[in-house]
Amino acid sequence: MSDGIGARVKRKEDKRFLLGKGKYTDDIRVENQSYGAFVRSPHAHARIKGIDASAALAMDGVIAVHTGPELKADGIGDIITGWAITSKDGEAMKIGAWSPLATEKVRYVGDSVAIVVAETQALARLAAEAVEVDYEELAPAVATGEAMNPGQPLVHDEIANNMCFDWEVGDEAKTDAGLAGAAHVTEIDLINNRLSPNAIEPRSAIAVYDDAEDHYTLYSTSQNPHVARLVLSAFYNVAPEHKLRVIAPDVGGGFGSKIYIYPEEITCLWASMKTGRSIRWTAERSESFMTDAHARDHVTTAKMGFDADGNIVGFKVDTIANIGAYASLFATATPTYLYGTLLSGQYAMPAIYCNVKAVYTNTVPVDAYRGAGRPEATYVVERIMEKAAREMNMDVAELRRKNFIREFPYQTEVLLAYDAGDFDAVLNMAQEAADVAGFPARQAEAASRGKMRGIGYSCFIEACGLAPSAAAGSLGSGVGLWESAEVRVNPVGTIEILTGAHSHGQGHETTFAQLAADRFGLPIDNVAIVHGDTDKVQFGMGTYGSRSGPVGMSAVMKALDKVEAKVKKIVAHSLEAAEDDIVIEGGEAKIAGTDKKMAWHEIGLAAYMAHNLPEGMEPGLKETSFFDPVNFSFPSGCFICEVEVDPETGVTQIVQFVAADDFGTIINPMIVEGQVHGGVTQGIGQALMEGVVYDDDGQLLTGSYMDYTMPRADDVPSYTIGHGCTPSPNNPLGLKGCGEAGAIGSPVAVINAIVDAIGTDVEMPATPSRVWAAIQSSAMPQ
Ligand code: MCN
Repeated sequence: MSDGIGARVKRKEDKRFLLGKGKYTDDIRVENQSYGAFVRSPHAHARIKGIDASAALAMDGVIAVHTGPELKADGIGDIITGWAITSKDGEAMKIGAWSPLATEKVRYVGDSVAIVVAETQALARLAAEAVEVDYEELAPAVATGEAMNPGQPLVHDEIANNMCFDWEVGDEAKTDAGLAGAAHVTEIDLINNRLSPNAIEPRSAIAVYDDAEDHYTLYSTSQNPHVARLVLSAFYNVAPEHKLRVIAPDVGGGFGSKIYIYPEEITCLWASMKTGRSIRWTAERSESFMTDAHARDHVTTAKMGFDADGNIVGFKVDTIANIGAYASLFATATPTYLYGTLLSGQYAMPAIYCNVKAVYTNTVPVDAYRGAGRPEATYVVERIMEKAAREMNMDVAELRRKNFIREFPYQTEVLLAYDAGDFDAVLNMAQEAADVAGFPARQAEAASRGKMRGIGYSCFIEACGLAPSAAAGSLGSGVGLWESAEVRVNPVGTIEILTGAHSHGQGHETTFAQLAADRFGLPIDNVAIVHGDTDKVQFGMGTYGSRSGPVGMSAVMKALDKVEAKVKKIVAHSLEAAEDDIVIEGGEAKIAGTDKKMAWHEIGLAAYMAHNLPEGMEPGLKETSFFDPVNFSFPSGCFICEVEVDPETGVTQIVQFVAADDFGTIINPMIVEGQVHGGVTQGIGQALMEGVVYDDDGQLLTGSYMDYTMPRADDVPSYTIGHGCTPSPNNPLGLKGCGEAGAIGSPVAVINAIVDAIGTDVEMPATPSRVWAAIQSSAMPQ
């Protein structure tokens, strides 16, 4: 079937996007509308001594100003984190209270203090400027590596050393013994730079309170509307779950930053009830830089030991992870279970130990962003592998190959058990595509032009399909992240698939439709996908952790199984045949080997015309399923990047980038390649130009695109993409997620290539000035 699994079907949803007819939150008009604006802290750390809203309230058209103490008095709860982490001494993690509107202290520049509600957006913003907040400034804790030092200001007065937790995974004694007996030990110090997520559509919310019904509706740029409703109801006491509808319409990118319930949604809903007005809020870009959860921000030291043959004998990693001012939803899981558990990479390592100290600082919360923990793990493993190879005079690819895992399932030393992979095949594919054999000639030619040419690898593995209930439970979360689906065949034979996954750029309206098209031999235009509305879709867990494919689509497959079984019964009954003789293909069901058949619309009609159904069968053709995988699925890949560095200017040009991945079964290669392109581009951004900078006072210096550089088309080459395939045994499609791989594997491939070119280490972002300085300092006589 041309629209089925494996077909390069063009994205159905793109017509409305390309015509500018997407319907985003800020496009939606509601009755009784007003506008919200937030009074935000200009200080990184300060005590709130008083708030005077009289000047704002006196402005014509200002409806209300509401503050933190009022919100608390109404019983609105503090914002929670979703993953409980236990420190290595057995102590529970330390959580600093996060009120949606600050009450006693502000803890980062942009922390929200009050909401102003007014008749127009301009007036709301003007009035927010007129609210006088009396602050007593306090010294801030800002630098990741220093936040826990004695004498540092305390972000939360009651949390000593700003330490949220001190977590470990692996076996320290065994690892130390491995390192002590090693023939060679490589050491490295690394910084994983802090990033800002930068979805094209800024965060936005419209809160509508209907006092006649005592009912709330929230339109929101959410990646997971059901989870938002659950949390808003169960933890924040905004509204009972059955009186709250959350709609996430078209969402213009999230990359993780729209998983969380931020202060703005909670406050707008509550203020809508207080004022009796619908409240609309959309972030300005400068607000996004200040308040969208940031990402990465690790300071790491690592040691890897090898025997005389180059086999890894021990790997020890110490990381300080900045989680910002408050522990956001995935903030505690990201630097632990999504990081430390991936440190075996693609390699058989007999001993691993990782210690992570998570620290609070007076900066915006740090949470998941495309890859979430796995790019950081890959960065450590793959930088130290290349450094070790150079120190031991080994080929960087051969050292990797020597240590590859080749038997699956493979139980790592850090909790995870990998499902399937063929790392040799993917490395070979990448090397061939990158013409590695021809590299020395290209390098010599570049040198003749005064350019330094280098090649860098990244062989990575990730855990995706967040998160099997069994794993989530044992890894510290009370919530299993299964997914649901409902498949409805209408009486005319068209199909609707209701999914708890949410598409905010990943093309679900196409790929999910391909599943039904494949199963029944229908065109995908006969299949509609319904998602993103808690009133329409049964409960769902949303989209993050590249889970919609392995988990969400598997739920659809289960529901399709049930529909297919019922269809066979109906057709067998109608055609007076045995169920086992019924075959479904090409949009019809027939008795095998005969020309007796029913067209798909006849089957739909038969299901609803109860007079001709098998005895005892309920009418209708609609099935619901829930899928909870037994394990994560583990996409892997090999990226090879080739760069040319201009030693005069330090400018790096990426001249070739090969991405060979193993995503198991692929539903739509074009969409998968688009996902890889996007992820690799974000990774190149991290490697070469992106980086959030706070000064010593906790002021955000990179608060606009003048200072925070995003990659543009002319910064990236035309990518070469390859697909290996070892199907995952953990879901019915054999599929592994592809949404994050590009961002996970690419930063380190770029940096390894630059290090190869210039012969010395350089940190991310490898800006021209950093690269130039690195070249200069390595050229200086020692
Ligand atoms: N797919 C496929 N074959 C596979 C795997 C996936 O055809 N073997 C298809 C899926 O059907 C889906 C797409 O590829 O249409 C991505 O699937 P998957 O890897 O399961 O990822 P999710 O749909 O769960 O999306 C989440 C993932 C994450 S975690 C981030 S972050 C991210 C990403 O996807 N954010 C994105 N890609 C993004 N793309 C856009 N445009 N915008 C974002 O915010």
